[in-house]
Amino acid sequence: MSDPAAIVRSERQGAVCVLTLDNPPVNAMSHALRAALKAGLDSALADPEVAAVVIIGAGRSFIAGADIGEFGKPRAAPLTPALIATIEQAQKPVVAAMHGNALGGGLELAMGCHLRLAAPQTRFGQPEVKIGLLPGAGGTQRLPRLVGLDLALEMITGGEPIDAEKALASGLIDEIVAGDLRAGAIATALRAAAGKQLRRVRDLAAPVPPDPEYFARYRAQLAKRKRGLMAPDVCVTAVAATSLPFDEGLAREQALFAEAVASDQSKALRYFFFAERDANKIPGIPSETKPRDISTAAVIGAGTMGGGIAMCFANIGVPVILVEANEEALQRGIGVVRRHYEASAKRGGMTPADIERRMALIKGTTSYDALAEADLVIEAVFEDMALKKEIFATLDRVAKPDAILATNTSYLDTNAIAAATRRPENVVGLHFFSPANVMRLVEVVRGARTQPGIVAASMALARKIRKIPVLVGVCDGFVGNRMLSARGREAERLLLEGAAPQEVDRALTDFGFPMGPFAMGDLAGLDVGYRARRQRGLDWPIADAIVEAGRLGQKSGAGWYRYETGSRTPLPDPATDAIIATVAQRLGATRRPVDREEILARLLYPMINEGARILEEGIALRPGDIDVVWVYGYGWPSYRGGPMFYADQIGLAAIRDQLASFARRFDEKALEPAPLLRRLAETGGSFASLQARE
Ligand code: T1G
Repeated sequence: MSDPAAIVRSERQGAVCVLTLDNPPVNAMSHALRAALKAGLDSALADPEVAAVVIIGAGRSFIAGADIGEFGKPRAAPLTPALIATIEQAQKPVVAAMHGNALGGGLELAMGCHLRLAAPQTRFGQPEVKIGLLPGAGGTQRLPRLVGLDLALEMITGGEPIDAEKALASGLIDEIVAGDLRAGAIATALRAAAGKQLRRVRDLAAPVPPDPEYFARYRAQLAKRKRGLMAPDVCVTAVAATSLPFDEGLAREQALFAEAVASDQSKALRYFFFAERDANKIPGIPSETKPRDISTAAVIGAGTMGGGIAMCFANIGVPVILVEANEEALQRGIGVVRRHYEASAKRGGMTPADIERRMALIKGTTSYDALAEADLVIEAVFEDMALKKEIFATLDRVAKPDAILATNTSYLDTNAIAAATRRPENVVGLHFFSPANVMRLVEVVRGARTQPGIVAASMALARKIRKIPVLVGVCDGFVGNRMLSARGREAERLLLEGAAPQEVDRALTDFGFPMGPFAMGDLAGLDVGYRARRQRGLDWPIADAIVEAGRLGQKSGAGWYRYETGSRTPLPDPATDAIIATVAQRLGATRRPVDREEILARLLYPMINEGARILEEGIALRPGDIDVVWVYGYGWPSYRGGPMFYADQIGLAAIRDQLASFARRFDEKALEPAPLLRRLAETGGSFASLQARE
């Protein structure tokens, strides 16, 4: 237990006691902090010389909420509601002085205070829903009383913070202190002490819904926007309890909170909260390594990927040189980028001035000479090894000595590409996902010779363009596509055995994926996968037959599904069933109904098995990294944690046994349980045990 006096410093400023919270890095309300704050409050409120109390945070935050790491463990008193009760029973004013982040239990504590002051840049939020919870210290009862139902519901069901201006305008806070926050709070506390009435939020009138259907309507909208997530609806139930007397509403919230903490969804989302942060930590590269500055970027190839990547830099104000083989292709690429921005402006996402500002940052050229000034060059041409080697040999000649040379290949050997230069230590893979200006994941591919500084710079750069970087090693398909390929192989086999494309897709969308493999193939274009399989000598007889029948997906009006003109809605197509039946007959496959559970196991377990091999080979540093790749790159539902977390929920022994039976049934070596999976299953271990936090 850390020193209470250090974690909460109590200082007297005249008749005001200032309690400073100091639990770096974000003043999470750990048990130690709660206990020390309670002690500080009790002594200040009992001290006759103290007329008022100020609670303020040290470091970069007021309070970022409850300590998420403590959930799932026995809860030790005092809990936050007890701290708030102490404040609400006080006869002296208690003032919250906020800066940085005032989130979750931190904002709830502040709403338990008599007055709330904040520095101009402060952000206020109830992000509990993002970890499958709801405010559990009175936020669902006090926030609506302060800001009304609409804003309270938006903040609690969405989890996004609001800024100080909006907080002041909505009544959440009483004052913005532009100068010295501590001094401002002390002055306000003294004024309040001189005042008659202490204002408690719990005593404010509860807002009345505009009509009896208000909450039902809100739930219906949420159900569409938050498909599969349970917490948003539970949040509405809690806020609706504001129709009860305050303490009954509070008890309702507490009961719902206790249920939510124990839910599988919250366990998965809490796991994912830390997995996402762990993915930033690269052993051997100090987290405070100062990233090199990228003042000019360059992208080679103005196709779908190249254009999207260039937008990522223009979006954050970094000039980017866009290189194409000829003027016509260049203008076509730049035209696509402008249309993306115009579409976003139509949706109100930016102004015409924004469009022009970003377009002005994208300089098109057909000459490599312009690359001499670039700090970073990203090659994004189509997947052809010879072409990529040629480009890197040219870059080796024209790029400045310390430039980062990156390839966006999604599966080719990054080491072979690096070997085309005399500076492989400066070569790295930056694998973006389509559409690159939207998808948040970037697989940062560390080659055998890539130097640590380039790895650190690439991770930091990806965060700078608002991406989620995950470090991976070099292998065919890196982490994401390698596991996707294992799933795709099984999807093909399931069709042979009797499942229909829509049944396979339905099993995954019911599981929580936005789309199944066949609808996704039709969206991406089936010829892309066909070419990649040809290059790797892979035979997927049904998938190949579909393409050879001229069915390329949405772009040709038919693929696995058929599409009405102008529609993207996948419609089952008897023509596809006929192709599948013909291939199955040719291969002598016995067809039978395949139920949803089997489809799910057949698709997900081989992926998990490939994940275990990826960990064994060190291609991924931690199971959590694999989960971050799948949630941000492939639509794995975050409320299921990711494939490796999910495996632990199912139980590794069960997965081992199922895989072993699949391997026997299909005589398929790739389905043999990976040694790591076997070992963990035999020792009762879990992938989570490999994720130990520093
Ligand atoms: N608990 C434990 N650790 C936390 C934490 C928290 N609430 N917030 C941050 N950390 C750690 C994080 O793991 C990382 O550690 C370091 O702090 C820096 O974080 C009763 C039930 C505040 C906006 O959901 O959104 O209150 O990895 O890298 O980008 O109703 O952290 O370095 O070892 O994210 O500057 C509600 C969660 C809790 C807020 C800062 N609160 N935190 O972002 O830094 S539930 C939240 C954030 C609750 C009550 C309920 C962000 C941030 P490490 P970081 P950042």
